[in-house]
Amino acid sequence: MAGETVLEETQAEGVLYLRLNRPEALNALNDALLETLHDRWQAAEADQRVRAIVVTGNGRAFCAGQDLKEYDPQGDVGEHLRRRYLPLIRAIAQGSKPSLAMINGVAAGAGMSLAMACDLKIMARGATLVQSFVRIGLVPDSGSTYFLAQAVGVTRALELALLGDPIDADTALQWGLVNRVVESQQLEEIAAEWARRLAAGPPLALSAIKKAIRQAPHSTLDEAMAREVELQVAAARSRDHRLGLEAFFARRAPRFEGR
Ligand code: LHQ
Repeated sequence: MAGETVLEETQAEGVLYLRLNRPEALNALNDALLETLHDRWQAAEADQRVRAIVVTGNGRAFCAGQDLKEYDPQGDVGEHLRRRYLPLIRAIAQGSKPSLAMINGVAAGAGMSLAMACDLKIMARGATLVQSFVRIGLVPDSGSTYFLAQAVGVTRALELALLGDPIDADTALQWGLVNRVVESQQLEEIAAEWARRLAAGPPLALSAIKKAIRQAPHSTLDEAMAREVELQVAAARSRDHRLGLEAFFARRAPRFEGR
């Protein structure tokens, strides 16, 4: 429908696509888009039929960050970030469903933060990532300092954030910012394949894996192992574990139910 800032589409079974849809502004984040994206993400979290979420951009960009034409630097920027950005980034990184950023084109500023918040990232060869904040006298926000320092370490995070130069897909892959780089023509197909696999996975186990891996860097070995035990006890009790075992012994693919 015309005027929709986020296009929602269910592809395959359990795969929800959220496509940022302001191509004329390189999918820059205005209030309407931010609110819609957060609403859709929350709805997806609550909807048991959704088992994997793909976020991507319509047109030539993934997302150019905050819409600088609809932003008041004299306004309450803190409130804007706390209200519009932080809940969205939390929903993505801390939500229970696996997410995949399909980076079709440039991801700049908070647009890069949005991509980095996702669990998996597949990037088109011609796309770029840019911590553009410093170019306009700002600092990385929406989790960028956190995700960057975790993904590439402090040395490279400082280079990205202090210089604000775009990096190409091969560099992003080499540095560990993304999982795969593919030719543009193959992006939709390969991302769809990963998303289908995520959606066919055991939802309770996927959620637990996401939680454990995301908390691991902040834990001691003993804390991480204690968390693993707790999550494993719950997973072992699930019906999906039983279905997984049955399928293993019958030498066929399991059909997980999410309970
Ligand atoms: C845009 C934008 C844009 C509006 C391109 N807004 N129109 C959160 C809240 C509180 C405080 C502020 O910060 C934040 C977080 C942030 O995200 S701050 C960082 C905001 N983003 C940026 O600084 C990136 C600005 N954009 C760019 O640097 C370039 O446009 C990139 C590198 C993304 C792409 O470059 P090109 O491929 O050369 O495209 P372009 O610059 O020619 O842009 C195409 C059109 O898109 C153009 O409009 P026009 O009407 O002239 O065709 C741009 O004005 C528009 N556009 N980014 N963020």
